Amino acid sequence: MKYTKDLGLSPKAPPPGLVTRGVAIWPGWLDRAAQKALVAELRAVIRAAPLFSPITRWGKPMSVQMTSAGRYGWFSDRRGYRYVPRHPTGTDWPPIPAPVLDIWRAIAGPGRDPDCCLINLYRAGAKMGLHQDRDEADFTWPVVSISLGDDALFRIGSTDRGGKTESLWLHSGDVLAMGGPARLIHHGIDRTRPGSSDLLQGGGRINLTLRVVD
Ligand code: MD6
Ligand code: FE
Repeated sequence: MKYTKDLGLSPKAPPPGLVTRGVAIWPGWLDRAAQKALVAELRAVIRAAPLFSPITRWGKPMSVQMTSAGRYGWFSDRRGYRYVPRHPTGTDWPPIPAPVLDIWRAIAGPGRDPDCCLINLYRAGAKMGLHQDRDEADFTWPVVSISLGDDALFRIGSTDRGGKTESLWLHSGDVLAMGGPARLIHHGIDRTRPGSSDLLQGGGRINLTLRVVD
């Protein structure tokens, strides 16, 4: 049995540099040139589908700004969390950039592309509470995430609520995947390190999460 298969990933996925609690991490997947090229593509996505601050089901704006690419975008308001086929302005979500699909196919395999590429922008002070990614109808596919810009402290818990957590710093160009037994693990971003990267104009961090939705 190929080891990446136990992680819910393609048997042909490159061996991760680090695995903790079933979460696979490839530090430095993207070099600086690839990061810059990807940011240029994301700028075009954001021009077509502007960032917005989602409102939680508790009525508070999230500290991250978001938009999406793909067949679906992730959305939140007082009615709750869900995937929607269009941006709040009514426009279609732009296509997922090719370099993002390349990373997905290398990790998840060529069988199915993601339906959603969620783009989260963390300016100074933004964070994301501990959560599970469970708004999708199909958990057999992994969630793949790409970090760009400032360092971020990523907290990993367990599939159940509560219990001990562990934290690790994610850096620009790192790729992470949660598949198989780790697909529903709790995770979040405690804080970023503002100014640790000059990749993004205006500073901050972008995280892309790729998911099969239905
Ligand atoms: C972030 N990431 O890195 C937030 N979810 O900013 C996530 O929420 C996430 O990195 C599922 C799988 C991987 C992730
Ligand atoms: Fe998540």
